[in-house]
Amino acid sequence: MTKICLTIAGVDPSGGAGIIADIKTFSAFGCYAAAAIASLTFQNTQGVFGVENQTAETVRRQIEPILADFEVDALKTGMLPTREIIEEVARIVKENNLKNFVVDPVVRSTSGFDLIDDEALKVLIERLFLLSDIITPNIPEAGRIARMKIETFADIETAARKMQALGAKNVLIKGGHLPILDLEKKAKDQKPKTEDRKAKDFLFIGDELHVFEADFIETTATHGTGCTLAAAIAANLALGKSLTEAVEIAKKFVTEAIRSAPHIGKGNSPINQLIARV
Ligand code: PXL
Repeated sequence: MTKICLTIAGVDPSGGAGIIADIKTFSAFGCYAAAAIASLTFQNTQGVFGVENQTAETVRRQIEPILADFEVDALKTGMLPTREIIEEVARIVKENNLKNFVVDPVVRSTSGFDLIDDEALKVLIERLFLLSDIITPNIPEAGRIARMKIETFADIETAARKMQALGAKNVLIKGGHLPILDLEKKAKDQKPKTEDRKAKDFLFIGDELHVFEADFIETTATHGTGCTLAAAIAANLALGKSLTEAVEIAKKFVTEAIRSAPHIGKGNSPINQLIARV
């Protein structure tokens, strides 16, 4: 049976991030994609120039007919810009007992535009973390959620434990923003050669830690990597993979999508979700 994945996120009309990245990713894994729009953004590869947010009501009115018709096998949330939308999404997840729920706590675009305010982020933490199967912050997001500076592996662990204390059972901290190779050694002053660098992601499942490593690709083609990773995890959970398997597959997928990025646009190029089958 075809697996159905639903994303509730923002639209990036230039196609690099948000719902369009999610749809391509779900499709690349052979899942059927459904999508509800939480915000219409105005952007290209160079920046985000504005947003037009949906209301709690229009988000619910998009989702209800989908849930009335389909068995949704996995849910991914991305940019949820307002407190009202987040509260409505939490109610919908609870009312429908939705499973395989991946929360990508989107805070800021690659180009530095704030996609959610502090009040909404607080509500996202309070309402969605408890319902999630996994949250997928990058380092800046983890720092903002845990209210700390993250520079070392010890900081990553502290931030993850804080996020678990805030209700998230399983936390994947994406290390791609970290400028150093070996966090444990804090080898900050010996910047490693690019070919020796690894992009490390850290998955905390209860007390367990799993570290995932991939080649670090020195590139500006990173637009949509976060959305793509979270959507790939959701697709693989829908397909029945375990959380660790889903993260491992998703990470390889993103690495290949970066490697085969089309290098279009004047800013951060989108990545390529459709050639990169792994
Ligand atoms: O990468 C975060 C992100 C998520 N969702 C939407 C976005 C962005 C970044 O630009 O536009 C819609």
